[in-house]
Amino acid sequence: MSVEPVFEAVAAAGSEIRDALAERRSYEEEQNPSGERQLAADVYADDLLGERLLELDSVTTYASEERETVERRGTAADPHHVSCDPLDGSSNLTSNNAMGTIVGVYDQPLPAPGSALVAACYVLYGPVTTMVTARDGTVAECLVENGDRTVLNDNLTIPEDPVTYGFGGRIPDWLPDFADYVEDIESDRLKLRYAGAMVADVNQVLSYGGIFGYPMVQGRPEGKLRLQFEGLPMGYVVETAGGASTDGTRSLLKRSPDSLHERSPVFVGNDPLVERLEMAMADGDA
Ligand code: FDP
Repeated sequence: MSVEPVFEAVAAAGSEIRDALAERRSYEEEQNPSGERQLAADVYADDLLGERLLELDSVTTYASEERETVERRGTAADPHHVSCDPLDGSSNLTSNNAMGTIVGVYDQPLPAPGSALVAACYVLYGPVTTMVTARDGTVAECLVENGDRTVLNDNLTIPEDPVTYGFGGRIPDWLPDFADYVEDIESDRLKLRYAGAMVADVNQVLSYGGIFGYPMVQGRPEGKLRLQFEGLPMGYVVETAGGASTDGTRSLLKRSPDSLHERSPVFVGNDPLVERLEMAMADGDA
């Protein structure tokens, strides 16, 4: 079954989400299933994407970071099961910085393993709205205007020579071997860039080469990012673009979440940097 209808629906919804942001910057009373405060924009983006994706013939289930359980509708032969982070990095709405939408398309009911991904995409709400899609071994980047996509690059690959790095978590909370690893790659003359929104940080890595991650930290070995909604789809995009992903020990795509909202350390970037990270973790306590 083609994933094109999913990409089309995400591009159309992405334009509407972008237009709706200005008036939805206030916090709601509710929290999401991970205990984080929701902005009006989080709720709007989730409602819109859920509605648009579930009305497609190919999509029978929708799960999102903003909902406790999986939403089901209709039946289809070989259906698609869609995971969504409707507004990734939404705390950047307060400071007017970049945000995104992340979508994973699976051929198994959610929670589903990385091996069940058949496609993934993200929309970046930056100075312009762009969308990056990964399927059948190819990554493409488009400009999105009024829901229409114009191809910017039909074969996006991660640049071979890395330039940037960026990691989440407070530095004093990093585990010693992880801190040593960061010091080690800094000596390779990489530049620190951290946007505070995974979509923006990953797009930076795909634009310049480098590594982005949210590590395990003191008192929170599972890190912050959600495996189903963020780690697996973004791992799929970066690996399809010729890069690598890891949870610190193995490719994210080898992981299988036990529950929808499970968190995991997440790293994506150039293969040699990811390999060095796994070696540093294997050597010590990180
Ligand atoms: P946010 O909480 O603003 O939604 O998904 C969580 C996320 O953003 C990621 O997009 C981002 O990479 C990370 O958290 C940022 O966390 P810090 O604020 O701890 O840096």
